[in-house]
Amino acid sequence: MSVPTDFGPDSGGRMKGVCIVKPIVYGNVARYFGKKREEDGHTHQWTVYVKPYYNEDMSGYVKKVHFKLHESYANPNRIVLKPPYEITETGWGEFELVIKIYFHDPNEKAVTLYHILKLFHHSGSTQDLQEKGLVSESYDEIIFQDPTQLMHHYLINTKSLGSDDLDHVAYFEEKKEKSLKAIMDASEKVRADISIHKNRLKLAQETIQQFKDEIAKLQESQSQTSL
Ligand code: SLL
Repeated sequence: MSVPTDFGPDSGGRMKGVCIVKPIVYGNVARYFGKKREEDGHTHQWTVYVKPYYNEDMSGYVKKVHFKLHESYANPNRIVLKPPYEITETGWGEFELVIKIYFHDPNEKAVTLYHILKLFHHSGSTQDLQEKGLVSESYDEIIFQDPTQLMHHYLINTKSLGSDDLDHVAYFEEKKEKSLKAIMDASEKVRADISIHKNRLKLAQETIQQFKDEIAKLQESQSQTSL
């Protein structure tokens, strides 16, 4: 990529107060073979990926993505230099993947993500069965606070990816709406509970005062009779 020379790595440090947010989705899809494969005992094919939440060519600012697989794989360190940033493999077990995203500007620290590769359905988990088979993905944001001028240039000049892989948008939007509604409902319930308890407290305080008054009266009448 050709970049004007005044944006070079030594071109005057960071842009204070500038913050650029890049929403991403990462995770895996997996499909069961239907049986255990004779020759190697593998049961699933899976693909682990990092992709933009919106249709953007991340290679404009991403230099490479490093996927670190389980040690049981031959060459567990896989590097992907251009989109789609994904690795497809077969296997039999779940494990934690380390995904490290490197940027074109070496002054910008690499970002590390952790993803538990999911192959099996566990009840109560957040994964969803979609057309693709099992999908287990997360939304996240890469935040570039005070980017270098070079990085800023890369970040704001991204191109569109020219693909229509946006299934996750509807999925996360629905999740967002459901979560928001759950939060509002919970907040309403807490408000109602607080008001019930406040009333109970008030009643209890009034009762205590009544008893106190009674006790005071009794003590007074007692002290009078003992005189
Ligand atoms: C487990 N902690 O014991 C996990 C490890 C490793 C999965 C799972 C290797 C495939 C291959 C594979 O599927 N490893 O033989 O290349 O469940």
